[in-house]
Amino acid sequence: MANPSVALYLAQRLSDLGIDRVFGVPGDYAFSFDDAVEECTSLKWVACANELNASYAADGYARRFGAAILSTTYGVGELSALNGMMGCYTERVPVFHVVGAPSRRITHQKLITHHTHGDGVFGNFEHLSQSASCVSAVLTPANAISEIERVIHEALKNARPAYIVVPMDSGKIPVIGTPIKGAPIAKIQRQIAVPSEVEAAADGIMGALKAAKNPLVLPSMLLQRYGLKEKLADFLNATNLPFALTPMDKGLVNENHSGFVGMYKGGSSTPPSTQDIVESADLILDLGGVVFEDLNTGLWSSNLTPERMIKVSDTWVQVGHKVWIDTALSEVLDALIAKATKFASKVKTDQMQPLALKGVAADATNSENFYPRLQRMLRQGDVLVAETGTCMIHLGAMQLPDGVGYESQMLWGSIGWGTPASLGVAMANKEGRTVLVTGDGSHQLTYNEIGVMGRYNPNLVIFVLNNGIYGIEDVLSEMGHEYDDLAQVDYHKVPEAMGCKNWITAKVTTVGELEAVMSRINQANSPAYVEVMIPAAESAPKSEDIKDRAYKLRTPAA
Ligand SMILES: Cc1ncc(C[n+]2csc(CCOP(=O)(O)OP(=O)(O)O)c2C)c(N)n1
Ligand SMILES: [Mg+2]
Repeated sequence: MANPSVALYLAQRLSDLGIDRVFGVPGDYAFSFDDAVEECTSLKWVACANELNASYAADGYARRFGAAILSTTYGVGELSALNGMMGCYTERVPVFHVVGAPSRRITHQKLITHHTHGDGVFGNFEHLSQSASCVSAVLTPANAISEIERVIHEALKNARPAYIVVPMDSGKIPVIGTPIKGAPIAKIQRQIAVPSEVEAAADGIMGALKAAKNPLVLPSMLLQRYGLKEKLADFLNATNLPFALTPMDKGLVNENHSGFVGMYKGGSSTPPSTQDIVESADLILDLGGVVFEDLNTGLWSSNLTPERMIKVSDTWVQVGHKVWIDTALSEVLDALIAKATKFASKVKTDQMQPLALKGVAADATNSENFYPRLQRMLRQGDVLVAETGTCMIHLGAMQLPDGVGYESQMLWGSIGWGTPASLGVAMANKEGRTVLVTGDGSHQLTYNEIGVMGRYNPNLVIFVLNNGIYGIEDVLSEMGHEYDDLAQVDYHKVPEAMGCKNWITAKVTTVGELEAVMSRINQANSPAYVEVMIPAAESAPKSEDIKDRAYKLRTPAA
């Protein structure tokens, strides 16, 4: 049998991982890969509204499945995806970004073509896309087999995007050599560790934990990126150690777990006692690398001195002044589980509670009465997608029912991410619904993806919080700036206008209407889109002190 073309081989080799969708926008230079996806029976094309949306959708899919494929065309396409790919790089999401490029006969002769500056130069964009990836390759028939192995290995090892260029001519020529049939992602050992380092590191960690009076664990989202959620649960159960989560790491562990002390966010922790419990621990095991970013720490109000922390990163472990290198998260967890002993937990927690159910049927909808009802609507298998903005603050502090996943893009924080990301999450989440909560301003950036959702009908419930403003911005600047006012959109009419058939759509202004539509959604099996009116007046400006804590503009006193 003849070898497959470079483009078809790439499609097949990536689909061996178990990926079943390709998010993208076609383009002439990308036809060889676009055609290959059509030919590859295990992959389905998802025709996104634009490349930025496609990159966000691939991001969402990869967060749940473990990896994703994005396909764009040279220059104009790949550059439109760049913000999304930078987000994937930052948030450790392995997306294979395949870019179709002009043929090597064109680049060799430096012909002037479309999607270039007209200068016969073809290297103008490659370095930009490369900077949003941990590995890159330009495929030829001769190098495709080995380069694709290298790219897959590196992207999964680093949990970061890969940039793969397929010149149009290469794409159509059969690969040279013996094609490889790859394993599904769950079977792949992503990192290779040095066993003696892992063993010594695990002994070092267990020794320090046993010597501590009241140790505590802070697990990080990187564990999920490497598919280690179950191993983390095994470790927590085997040791009985108490643990907290930062908002960035939400969704990693069941929040009704007896060892869970709460959401740790410095002075803005939930419940507030979590701050003291975490900060009074004499030893903290940071599993994966918690990100002490401004928004994740209540504006750097956390107080965890480095001497009290054991750091387990993806490639090294540090306990005090001892560092072990060439370790791997999966192997370190295995070794810790093997050496685990039960600790007698000494912390007393005021466990997180469901939000109080405020408001009666006739009341106007607002944040106080929306979130408790959302919380009660969620069920096992659902994944909650939180957009950047005011809703992320509410959702990050809200206790999740057991078995509910959570995704947000807190570190990169590009508004508009949530809507397409929820499409990708929904396509990878075969266990339940995907529930998006987005502000209206964020939604305006990418809501053309609703038409794409209508075409594929994923298991998706969307709440658009309409306060008419970039609310969280108003809180940080001053109220009433014209630049924070949004175009007035009848959001609940968008699905119908964009061709979504048999969706539940509603605009709710009262608690009674909200409850009615939520119960319809819970009984139905169709996608839903609900516009929830929220008073703009909720977005009260922050004090000057808080703003200075966030932005540090004042000259500090000597
Ligand atoms: C791509 C991008 N542009 C601008 C910003 C700055 N920004 C952060 S939050 C926000 C407003 C969000 O408004 P909305 O989605 O309506 O949420 P609200 O706070 O009003 O509920 C803006 C403009 C950003 N984070 N990302
Ligand atoms: Mg808003």
